[in-house]
Amino acid sequence: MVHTNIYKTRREKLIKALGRGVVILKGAPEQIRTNDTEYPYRQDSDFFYLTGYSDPGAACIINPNDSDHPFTLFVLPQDPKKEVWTGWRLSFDETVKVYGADQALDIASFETESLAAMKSAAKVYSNLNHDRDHQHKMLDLVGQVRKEVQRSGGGPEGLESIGSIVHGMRLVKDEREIELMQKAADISAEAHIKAMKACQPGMTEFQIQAVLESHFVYAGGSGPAYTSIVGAGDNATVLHYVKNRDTIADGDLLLVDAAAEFEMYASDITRTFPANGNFSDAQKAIYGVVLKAQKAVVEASKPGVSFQELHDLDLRLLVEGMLEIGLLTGTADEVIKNETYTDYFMHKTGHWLGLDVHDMGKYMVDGDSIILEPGMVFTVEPGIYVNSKSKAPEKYRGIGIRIEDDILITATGNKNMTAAVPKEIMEIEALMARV
Ligand SMILES: [Mn+2]
Repeated sequence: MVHTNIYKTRREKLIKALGRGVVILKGAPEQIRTNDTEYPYRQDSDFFYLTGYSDPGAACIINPNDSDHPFTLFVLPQDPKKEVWTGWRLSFDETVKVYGADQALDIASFETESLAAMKSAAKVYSNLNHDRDHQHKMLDLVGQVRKEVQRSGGGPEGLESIGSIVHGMRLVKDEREIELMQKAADISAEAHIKAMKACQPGMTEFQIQAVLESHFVYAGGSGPAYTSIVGAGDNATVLHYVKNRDTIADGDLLLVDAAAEFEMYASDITRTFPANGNFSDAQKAIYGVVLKAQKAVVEASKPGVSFQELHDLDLRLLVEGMLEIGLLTGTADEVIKNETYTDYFMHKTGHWLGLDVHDMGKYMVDGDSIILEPGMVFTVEPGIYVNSKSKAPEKYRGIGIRIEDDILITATGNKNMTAAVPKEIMEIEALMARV
């Protein structure tokens, strides 16, 4: 069932910000995987956010200047011969009803209708992310209209990314979005607990990946929200390790960064745990530093705090901890000033989360870091990565640790959406204990 009211509310909000602009959006194109077979289809996030439409071959026009049809959906027409292969398509009338559109038209008329809509618009907003063909098409059409209406003085002044309006809207999640994101987070949390329980030295990274991803699908998710990272030992120090082909050795730490997508919404969890169920002293030392920073940043996440302040706090605590355990030398101020910490901590503390795992939305506005508001969701994911080639004390080499939770800002503070997965050393060891 499509919750048409939610999408309608979003379009109304969008229209208020449009002025005399028109929104012309294309659904995501299908992508070939090999020869004539495609990757599983996933709708463009902005398009979905405003329409709720998730099938291929669609486009839409949101035009406040057209009082009869402010919202037109363009879809593939019914075609029994093709539908035998890909499934039944709704008729235009059914499309109008299911998606709350003012009219549904054949996708073949998208270009002509776009041209007509542009003529009365001061500006054209479109999705200008990845689909180059669509970008070029929009530029062509805007140019064409401007030529046609030159003498009457009308026509759009230019083409702008819909992101300039919609990405700001997407930053603050509504109730329904939070519900879906919590479901994605719950599925992912269950999968991480399963993976911890299943892990044994001698298993392969891909077998742990299979435990996680099978649960994502089993529990009703659409699959992983991003490519799963399952790295044992030194592989855990490679930030985007996705090969997942090695055997997990006794004494290794296993870093698992994997999470489900549920009804288009992402979650994002990382846990790091010992393959044999017990942390070594060196592993405990680094883990303790990351955990302390992670918990402090989660604790500090509340309305009124800036995203940058969270990163500064994270960095300060990681650096102090690394100095304490002898991973770095000097004073905290020197290390931060000279950026010598980047040998072991080289990414940001977190990112927005939503329809995209690295969700759209600005981090800075006019040179200032964004201030947290209720409804914003982001990850908190400090890490320390000491690869086997590093000059760190021998005992720390080959240890990579990241701990990541999904944080929702509430009116009074925050909710950790992924708190169900253990992260305390004793909790992890207890969960993994063989009885
Ligand atoms: Mn992340």
